[in-house]
Amino acid sequence: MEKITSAHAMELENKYGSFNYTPLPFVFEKGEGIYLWDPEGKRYLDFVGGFSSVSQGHCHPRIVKAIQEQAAKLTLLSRVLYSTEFGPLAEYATKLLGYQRILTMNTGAEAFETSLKIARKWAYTVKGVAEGQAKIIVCRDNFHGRTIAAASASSKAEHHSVFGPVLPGFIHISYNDLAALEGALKDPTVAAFLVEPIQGEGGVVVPADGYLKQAFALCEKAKALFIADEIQTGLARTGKLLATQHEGIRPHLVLLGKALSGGTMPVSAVLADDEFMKMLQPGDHGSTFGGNPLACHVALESLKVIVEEKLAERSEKMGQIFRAAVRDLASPLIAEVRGKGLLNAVVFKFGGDASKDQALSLALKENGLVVKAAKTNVFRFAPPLVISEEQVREAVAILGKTLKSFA
Ligand code: PXG
Repeated sequence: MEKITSAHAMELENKYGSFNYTPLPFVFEKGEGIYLWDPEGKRYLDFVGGFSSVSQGHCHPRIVKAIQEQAAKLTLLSRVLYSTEFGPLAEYATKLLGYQRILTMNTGAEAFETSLKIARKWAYTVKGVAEGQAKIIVCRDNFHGRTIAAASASSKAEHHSVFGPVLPGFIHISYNDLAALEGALKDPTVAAFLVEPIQGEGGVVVPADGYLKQAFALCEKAKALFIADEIQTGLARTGKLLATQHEGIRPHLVLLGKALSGGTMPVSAVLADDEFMKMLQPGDHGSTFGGNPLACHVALESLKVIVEEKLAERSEKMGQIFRAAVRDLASPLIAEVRGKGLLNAVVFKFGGDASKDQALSLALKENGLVVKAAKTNVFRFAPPLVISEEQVREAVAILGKTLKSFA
C-alpha cells in the first residue's frame, strides 16, 4: 500500500470524516512501548497513552501475539455458546480483582449502562423501590461515556439540551462532597452512587483522602450500591490494580475498560458478586461481541502483562518521580501538579486561555512529547505504565525546555 504523509492523512480525515472531534494536527502511524512515530519517521514520547488504554505499552509483543494466535483460531461465537476462552479470563480476572463474577462487554459506556441496569433491577427487586422510581447519584463533571444514558448522567447542560429528552433518575451532587452525598442518600429511592475514584475527563480531579472510604460507608448505611467507574483509573493506572484499593474499599460493582485489552480492541467489564450479578438473567442483557473469544484471549494476556510486569508498582514509583520532577522545574507557568500513579495533571497559569493549550501541545510535540489538555489549562500526563525512569525524566526535561521558550 502507498505510504501516506501526515498532510494527506489530515486532509482525508478533514474532508471525509465526521465533525465530532477537533484533533490536534498530529498524525502517527506506528507505536511501540511508550513511543509513537509519525509517517515522516520522527519519534515521540506518548503521554496521552490512549487515555489510559495502552498501559501495557503500544503493541506489546505478548498482546500482539495473543491477538494473532486467537485471530487465526476463533474470533466470535456469541455467548449463546461456550468458548474455551471466556472461562479462563473470567477465573483470572475475578480472582485477581477479588470478585465472584465478571460480565464482559465492549466499550466503557456499555459497562456503565450495564451497571445501571443491575442497580435499577436490584433497587426494585431487593431494596423495594417502587417501579420506575430508582435513582442513581452521580457527580458533577463526571465522564461515563457518550451514550444517551451517559449524556443523561453528565452534568453538561449543552448535551442535555441537544440530545434530550435525557433519561430521568439521575441526582447530581458535587464531587468530593460527603455532606452532599449523605443528603442525597436520604432519598429511599436511591439505588446507587456511581463515581470515578479520580475524575479523569474532568481534569484528573483527585478527591480528598478518605472520601471514597467514607462515601462507601455512607452507601452501606443507606443500603445503596457503590459503583466505581474504574475504566480510566483501574488496572494499575493509579499505582494499584484498582484505585479504590488505595482506600481499602471493595465497591459493590466495578467498571473496567480501556487497558483491559492493552488498547488493542474494545473490551469492557463489570465485576460483582453473585448477589448483584444475578440481577441480569437470560434475556436481560448481552452483546454480539461482548465476551468474544478473541477479546477474552487478549484481555487475559493483557491482565497477565500488568501482573507479571508489576505495572502497578511501576506506576506508583514513576508517578512519584514525575510529580517531583515537574515540581523541581519550578516553572512560573505551572500552577499545580497533581495525580496518583501515572494519572497526573499539570495545571498551567494561562488564565483560562484555551488557545495557549493548543500552542503548548504543538510546541511540546516539536520537542518530541505528545500531550494534550483534558480541560482548559489542565494537561493530563498518562503515559503507558511500562515507562522507565529515564523516559519520565526525558519527558519532564522536554516540558521544562518548552516552557522556558513559551510566551
Ligand atoms: N468512564 C470513564 C471514566 C472514561 O474515562 C468511559 C467511561 C467511556 O468509555 P468508552 O470506551 O465508551 O469511550 C470513559 C472514556 C472520548 C474519550 O472521546 C473518552 C475517554 C477518554 C478520552 C476521550 O469519548 N474516556
